[in-house]
Amino acid sequence: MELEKIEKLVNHLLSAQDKHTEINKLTETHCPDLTIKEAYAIQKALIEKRLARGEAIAGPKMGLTSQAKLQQMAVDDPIYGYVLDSMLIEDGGTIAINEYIHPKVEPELGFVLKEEIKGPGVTKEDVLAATDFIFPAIEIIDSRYRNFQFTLPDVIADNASAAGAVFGTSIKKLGTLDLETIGVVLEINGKVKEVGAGAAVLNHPAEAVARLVNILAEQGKSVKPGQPILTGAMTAAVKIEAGDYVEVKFGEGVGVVRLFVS
Ligand code: OOG
Ligand code: MG
Repeated sequence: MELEKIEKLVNHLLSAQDKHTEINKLTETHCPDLTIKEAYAIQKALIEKRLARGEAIAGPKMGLTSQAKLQQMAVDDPIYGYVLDSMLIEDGGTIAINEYIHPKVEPELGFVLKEEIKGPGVTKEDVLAATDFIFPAIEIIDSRYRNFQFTLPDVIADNASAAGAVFGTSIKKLGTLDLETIGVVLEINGKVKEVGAGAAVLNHPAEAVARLVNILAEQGKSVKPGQPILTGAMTAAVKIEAGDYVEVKFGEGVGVVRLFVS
């Protein structure tokens, strides 16, 4: 795809984000034959443009790593994108609904590595050995596309719907923690909306990190030690409204993350 076209699509996506208005899928209006490779080229250009605007990368995110999410979004493969510093909300912080289009929340486990691991061929065991700590998180996704509907290339170009992230402060060393059976409960206004377990994410959340490292390796990229990594929603995503109070609680003492919506 020519640079000019990429630039045009990036501006289109950014304008939807900045104006909080949904747009038609790129595959509907601009490029019906968009490939995954081209979609990542658009995502890369979009991130570069945001960096040029003064934003910085907080860390990478995996998406569509659970059956609940794949079914909810009717797509068939995990993807990655980037959380930027401008998207971060402190634990217990408040977001204004009118700064988004149709936001949803997702409960996620975050990883921070102590050593760099380079793909290809990285396994979940390599990830666990290189993990410094994990942390509880809420991701806010806000597809720029109409009715939150897209194909895989569309959502990749749209930086995997990334729009916000609350990183819990209760970091936890792995020790004897079992990330397969670790449970999570997503409550809104005190009502349970979704429940999940670690194994929902590619059978083990560390597998999501391994996949990420291996995909990035194909592009000569890696995950830096200390960078927060989101492993993908452990349940389906839930729409939020003004006035909502979101609480995500993880088992095994991993802790609670909170978000208010105004
Ligand atoms: C794509 C992003 C999915 C996750 O955790 O699965 C994602 C979307 O569903 O809009 O972040
Ligand atoms: Mg997510």
